Amino acid sequence: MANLFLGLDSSTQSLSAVVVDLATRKVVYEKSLNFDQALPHYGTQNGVLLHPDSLVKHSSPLMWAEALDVIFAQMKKDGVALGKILAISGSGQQHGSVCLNERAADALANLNPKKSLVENLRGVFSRKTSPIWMDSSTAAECAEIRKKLGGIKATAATTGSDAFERFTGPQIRKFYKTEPKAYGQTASIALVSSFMASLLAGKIAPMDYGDGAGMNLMDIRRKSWHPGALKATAPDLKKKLPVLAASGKVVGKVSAYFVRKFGLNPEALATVWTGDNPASVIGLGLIQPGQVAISLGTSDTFFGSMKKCQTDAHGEGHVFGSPAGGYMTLICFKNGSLAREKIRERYDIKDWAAFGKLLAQTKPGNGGGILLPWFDAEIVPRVNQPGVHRFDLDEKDAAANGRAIFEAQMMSMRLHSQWMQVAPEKILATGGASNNPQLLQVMADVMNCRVERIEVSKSAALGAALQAAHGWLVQAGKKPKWEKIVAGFTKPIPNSEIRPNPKAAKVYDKLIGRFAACERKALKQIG
Ligand code: XUL
Repeated sequence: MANLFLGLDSSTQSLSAVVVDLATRKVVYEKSLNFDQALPHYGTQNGVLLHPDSLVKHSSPLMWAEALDVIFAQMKKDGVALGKILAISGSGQQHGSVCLNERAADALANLNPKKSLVENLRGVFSRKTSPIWMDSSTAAECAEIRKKLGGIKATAATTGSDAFERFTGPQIRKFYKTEPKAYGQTASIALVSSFMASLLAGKIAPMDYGDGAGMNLMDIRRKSWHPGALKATAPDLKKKLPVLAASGKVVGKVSAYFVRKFGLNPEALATVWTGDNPASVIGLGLIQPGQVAISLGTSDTFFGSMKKCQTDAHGEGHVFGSPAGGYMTLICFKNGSLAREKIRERYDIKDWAAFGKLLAQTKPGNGGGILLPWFDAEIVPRVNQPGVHRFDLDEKDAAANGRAIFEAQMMSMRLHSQWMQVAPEKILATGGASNNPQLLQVMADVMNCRVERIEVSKSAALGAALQAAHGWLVQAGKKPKWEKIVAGFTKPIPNSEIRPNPKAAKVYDKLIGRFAACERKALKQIG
């Protein structure tokens, strides 16, 4: 008998669904809905609302809710056996927050299937838009919170990360400072993940230890709200936050709205969601400590599992709770795919194959030419004034600039992941740009490490589906082992291994010092 579980991933640009059959260990369905294309009436660009201040990046929680209706309708149309799904879990872009007023709990409990989710949710938001992870407008609030918590090292040791502009706590503080009335009218604050979980459960859902750690509000070791961090952020915050729980934990049966409207089984379980990066840890099978992956998506992320909680004294990297128990590390570079695209467009390079050919005209190390591709404000290193910096690099040279963007992104990863003190044995590469062998060769050479591609590009949605299976088994009184749950779903692509070229690796061993110096120089110039 089929053993179906649904995972949803509400990311920056799309909502994805993956259905797994645990009995046959197969992904039986996957679909993605691009927000800009499927829901153009929200006017987003790459899932983000336009704003005159380039540091402010918000999106629309109603758009995320509408996407849920649309993807369920699509699954029904595609003949997915919705009535056989046993449990649903999910993941969301991290850090984004949804502010709800006191009407929300009631509206969630009484979702009317004759209306759309958008109609059901009219009047429940105390803040119309949601700041998302790309927002860098809270430097002042970060400084205030960091100071109250005792500086960078102490903030990281307490909450798992230094105070970061995109983290939910600083964003909440800004909301409280700039819109105190609306903050006062906020009865409940959700993350993107817990908001979506709340829609499915028909009640305010908990936040999990993975996404909850992306707020600068959770005590990373105790996995509970940290009173000092709450106090440093905004008044009366504790009562606006839900409880924290393990991801995949059952919240309840799925809301009758989805049963009546789309034919879900009334016994299907709605579970706690997590962040997209923690879900990818599961989706990529990074269960053992020391396993590392690099995801090349809207943002580029470097992450892996960790047994003990070890935090970054310089405050660049993050520690989150892992859905597999224990901890995970993450470093997030904002100028990922969009920066690569910008270079491709700037030099009129037709596609990635053409990019590859161009790359062959240059040598590893680019003759010392370095590009710092901060098209957008950057997270690591922290850059609040967007700008592209070139060192010994002719702006007119398309081939050199093409190589420079890949090399810069990989060298930045190498430089800023040193605090983890993990020399990975093998890197799993995933995400949209991981099907680009040239980029992966640069990755292998810069990191001086084998790189293997992993099959799923929807690793977060897959991880969420497996998380649903885990939660369902726990609820049934079983003691499921994560290794067994992920087995068979997360194989690297056969023959995809790329080995570092020893000569090139040597070039980068030397170049990394110069790269760090260029970075320091550019940061000094910016001030
Ligand atoms: C992680 C981060 C991004 C988003 C992307 O800290 O900000 O990776 O989660 O969705």
